[in-house]
Amino acid sequence: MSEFFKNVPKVEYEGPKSKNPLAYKYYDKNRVVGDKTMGEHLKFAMAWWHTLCADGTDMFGVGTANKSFGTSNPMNLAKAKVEAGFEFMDKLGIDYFCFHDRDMAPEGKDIDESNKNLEIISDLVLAKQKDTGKKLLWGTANLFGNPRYMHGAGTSPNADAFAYAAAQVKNALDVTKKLGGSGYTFWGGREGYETLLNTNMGLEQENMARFFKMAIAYADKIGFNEPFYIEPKPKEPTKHQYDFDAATTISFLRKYGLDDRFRLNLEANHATLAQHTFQHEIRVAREEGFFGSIDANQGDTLLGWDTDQFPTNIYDAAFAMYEVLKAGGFTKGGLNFDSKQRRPSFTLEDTAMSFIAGMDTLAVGLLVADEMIKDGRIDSFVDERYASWNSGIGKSIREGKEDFESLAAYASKLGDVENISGRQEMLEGIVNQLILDTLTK
Ligand code: XUL
Ligand code: CO
Repeated sequence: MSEFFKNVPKVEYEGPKSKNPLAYKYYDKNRVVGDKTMGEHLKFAMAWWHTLCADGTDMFGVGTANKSFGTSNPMNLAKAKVEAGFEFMDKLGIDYFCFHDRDMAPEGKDIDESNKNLEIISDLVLAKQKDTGKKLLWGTANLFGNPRYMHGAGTSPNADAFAYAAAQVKNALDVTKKLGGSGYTFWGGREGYETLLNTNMGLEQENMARFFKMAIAYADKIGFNEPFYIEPKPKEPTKHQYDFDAATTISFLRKYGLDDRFRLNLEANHATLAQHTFQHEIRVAREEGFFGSIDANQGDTLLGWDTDQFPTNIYDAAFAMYEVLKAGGFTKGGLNFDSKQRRPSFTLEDTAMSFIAGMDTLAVGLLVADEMIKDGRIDSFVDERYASWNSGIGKSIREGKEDFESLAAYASKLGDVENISGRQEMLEGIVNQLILDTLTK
């Protein structure tokens, strides 16, 4: 069996003093944080598409990285990627992966041949899983790459495209179940519009809901009882995507009665494209009971598109992990690295170094988030800030005992309202202190 990541040894935890680029400095899988190990908190997953397929191709140039794994025949390449993927997960100590149907096996001349290709490759994946214990976090179908989906899939004006997409998802669900996946993700790549001049928005959204209902019905039929995820993204490739952000998506799910079975898979770079922080998106999901899984990455504040960079921002990681801990941690979901190395970082060692940087960043994020909660100053500040709702008139409003007239009578006796400071800068200083404490401990 050939070794593909030849210059990547088994990556171990060496601690914060290590200068070895191929060692973890903060991610110590067995270290206990709170009630779980780091490995249990941070259920890292390898995205098949970026790790094994993305070669740096961009709008202005061809690939820079060699992801041919020694062959050009599409089926042989798919087989080589199975070997390469499991070698990579083993070397990095990553327990989960995620895949699209079309990045795991090549598209055939028709749907039957495509399904056959995926069956052959997923058999190999299953055998590898049995040998290694690696698990499928979630599966998905690529309903955006092929020209047949130029107008969308579930929201296409062309009912044949809807039917073809249904056939694809049906098969992707079968394969996800076969590989023991703990979820299934829908990312609405082209489920949106370029111009309202040619768009029946109402029908498109109804059809999207019909599509999801059929997916639930089929999952029930085959006994796939895992959560479905929607991955919000506001734009790119289309100008406007219906799953714009967490709040929009939750409202859609509730409107169509899909809220029992669906949770959200939130992606950092999609949050920033929607002009939200990633923390905001996770907060919305957890407040509404829709938190499910995460696509870990980060964007570039100066670029307006989905750069899918590996997460290296410690603040963002701390705030994201704070929300994850407050949501009770991951159950079925995890942290899928929907991230790719930059085009000039073109070697296979860079792939490993990128994961190491991302995993260390999220490990630091977890440690800081745990400190933020244990330290208690932020939580008690928030409690104190809302204290007026626990007694007196606030309590009475919450208990439904007041109305506009009684409140008007109360206000007329008040004189004026006395406020207390929001203390934002003090709180930001506390976070800095906790980050520095964590890093120097
Ligand atoms: C695209 C994106 C996808 C989904 C799965 O922006 O994030 O890779 O995660 O289709
Ligand atoms: Co994603």
